[in-house]
Amino acid sequence: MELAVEKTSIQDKVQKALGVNPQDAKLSLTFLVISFVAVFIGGFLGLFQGLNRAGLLELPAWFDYYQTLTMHGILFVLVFTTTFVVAYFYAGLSHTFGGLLPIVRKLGWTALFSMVIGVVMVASMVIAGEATVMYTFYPPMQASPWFYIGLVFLVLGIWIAAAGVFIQVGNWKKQNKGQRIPIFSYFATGVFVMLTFSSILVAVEVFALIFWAFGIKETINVIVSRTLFWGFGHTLVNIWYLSAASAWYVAIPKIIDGYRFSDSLTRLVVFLLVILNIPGGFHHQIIDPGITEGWKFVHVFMSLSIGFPSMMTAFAMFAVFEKTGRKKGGKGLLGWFKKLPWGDVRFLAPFIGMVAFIPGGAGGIAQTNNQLNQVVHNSLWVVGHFHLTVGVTVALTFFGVAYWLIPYLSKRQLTPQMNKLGIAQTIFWTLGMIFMSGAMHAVGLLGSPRRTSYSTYGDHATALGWEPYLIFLAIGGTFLIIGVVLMVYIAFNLMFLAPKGVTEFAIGEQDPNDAPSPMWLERWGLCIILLIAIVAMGYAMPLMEMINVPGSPPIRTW
Ligand code: HEM
Ligand SMILES: [Cu+2]
Repeated sequence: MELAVEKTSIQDKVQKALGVNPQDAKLSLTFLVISFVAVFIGGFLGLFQGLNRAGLLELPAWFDYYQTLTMHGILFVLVFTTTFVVAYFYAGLSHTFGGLLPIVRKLGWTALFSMVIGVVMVASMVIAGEATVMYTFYPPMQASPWFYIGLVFLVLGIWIAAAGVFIQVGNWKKQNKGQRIPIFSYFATGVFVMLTFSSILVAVEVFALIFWAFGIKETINVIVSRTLFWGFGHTLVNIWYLSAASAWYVAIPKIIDGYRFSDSLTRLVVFLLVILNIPGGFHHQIIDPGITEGWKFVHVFMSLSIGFPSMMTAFAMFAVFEKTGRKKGGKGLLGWFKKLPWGDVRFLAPFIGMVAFIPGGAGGIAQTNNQLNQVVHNSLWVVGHFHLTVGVTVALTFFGVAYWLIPYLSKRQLTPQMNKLGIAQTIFWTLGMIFMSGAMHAVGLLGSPRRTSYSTYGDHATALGWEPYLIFLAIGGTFLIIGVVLMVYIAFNLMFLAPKGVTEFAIGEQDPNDAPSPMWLERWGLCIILLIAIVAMGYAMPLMEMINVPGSPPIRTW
């Protein structure tokens, strides 16, 4: 035990002296460039939509509200998050293992090219007006087959990137038999196992859609498609969550100068999330016909079971904050709270992200309730909900990571001025989301639909009652766009302009008093068997029930 600690600290020192492997840095930085370009374009599209909803901006016929919405969803939920996650985990694996294996680096670049081809195909079809189907591309709305083929390239990119992660971690395991894999790579493995298995479901859906879009198949099974989509979509949400949680458990203790929380609990949270996650998709389909109540209940139960590791996370994080604050001299019941580094954007941004998860998670639990879901379904409430969860919790955590990840990769430094600008960024983003998401929640309860361009419905009194809220929505969007511009400026400053220097990859140390984690948590084979068993339990029977439902011919709504 003693020896192991010493060995890693020598390895750490060597790595710090050498810094990041320049080839690995280039790969991760290229992913990050794509990620922040997506934030920039996606952010402006978001603003235009918000202004449209408030009746302040009419969008042109050649790129109307629905194209804008499709693009905004795709850029934020598919491009920004996925490229960020790959950049972050590849950089962390390179750091943890003293450089990526050459084959893994090659796979990383191949994944990047595949994703770029995919995004270009998808975006061109949306711009051409051949794929105004929203980021969920629900049939029977039918896009050009090239849109779906673009999606195949995106999924292929994900699988290639995942293969790289498995090879890198597997190689280490082979050389270090019987040892626990380092904590960062534990998260990476969990995230990419989830990505691999969930994207199989969406790949099956997309293949069926391609045959249908080419006219080889006349009809499509709508309910099966939606079910496969949400088997993926619901898991994607938790992939973002697990990626964000990896920064909370692993990086934040380093930034606030404390120790990581219990290694056993951390690994257990990852293990549980990976196993329990996938069969929760029906909570996005509570209103869908063709799924029996019992199965909806099973999925709602499964998705609530994810709440359990989330509560463990909340407990763990505040335990770390309190311990660290007290170590720094915080006295009394809450004195430790003041000792936290509030002026450090690398802490402040993810902290606000965590706090936003309290109302975000509570709203999510409300939505899983059948009766309450009827009230908010397809209303702007739902949009308010996921701008809190992914738009604040995940986005602010990723931004918080970017403040040290980018300078680590570019061998530069976060200057005090840039830190200040980062704090301003965080405040604009937070205020903007409070206004926008708050207004969306409220106006959704009053019945304002999501995914619907501006209309007063013939000056109907109910619709006129929405207007003041929609103005608040637009004000929030305006604050947010300032946040977008600041963030993109900071990201590119840290890539190309900030002063040269050494920035560490933030990995917190294990508390010396922490007991070693149980070895069964290292058994990824077992984890995957349990995952498959639970997925089969959640999906096999309901899919059998749905498979004979008559299909639908295509419909073009635009
Ligand atoms: C500049 C910041 C942002 C603004 C102003 C903004 C604004 C909006 C607005 C007004 C809508 C349309 C709601 C409707 O009419 O149905 C929307 C939808 C959406 N936004 Fe954002 N948003 C922002 C950031 C984000 C972020 C960071 C994410 C995720 C990471 C995100 C994900 C989505 C998604 C998935 C949709 C739904 C698309 C659909 O229904 O197909 N947005 N956003
Ligand atoms: Cu979900």
